Amino acid sequence: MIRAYTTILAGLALGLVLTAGTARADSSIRVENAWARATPASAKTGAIYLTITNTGTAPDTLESASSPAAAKVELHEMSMDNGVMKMRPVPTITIAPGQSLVLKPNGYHLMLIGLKAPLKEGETVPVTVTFAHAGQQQATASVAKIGAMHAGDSSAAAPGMAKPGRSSDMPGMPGMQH
Ligand SMILES: [Cu+2]
Repeated sequence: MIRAYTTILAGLALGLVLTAGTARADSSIRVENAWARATPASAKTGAIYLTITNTGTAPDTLESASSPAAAKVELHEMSMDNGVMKMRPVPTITIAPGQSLVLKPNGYHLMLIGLKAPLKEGETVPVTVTFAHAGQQQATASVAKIGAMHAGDSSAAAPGMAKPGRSSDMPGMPGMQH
């Protein structure tokens, strides 16, 4: 009886150690500057952008993402295909040690599929990104205006203000919002 008790306690202790191990965020991956674009009322898809920095000495790989705001989240990349900008799912995104990868419009993005509600400017969207080594990392994306090219781009911008990023809008991508 005492022996069984000891085994249970040992099991509990082991469980605690394992839980602590997975909960401790690996400090070699930093996820920052998460943001999203507001979506039109009827939109079923959206995009989240963020910056991933690998401060460690080994590569790490972004394997998946999820958000309560959408049924699923895919890793997407935009690239030129025969002069036309297209997006496609990618299985993983690897970040080399010492590198920062910026997910941004016309590049990599987290594609929200099956939006539960439109993303409204000024709101925030929680997102979880999962890495091969660093495990799960949480981020909160702030929602910028529809078509924003960078974080904090709001429709309340002063009149006559320059619109940064406008020149980087790609031609030949009607209907593409990511
Ligand atoms: Cu996409």
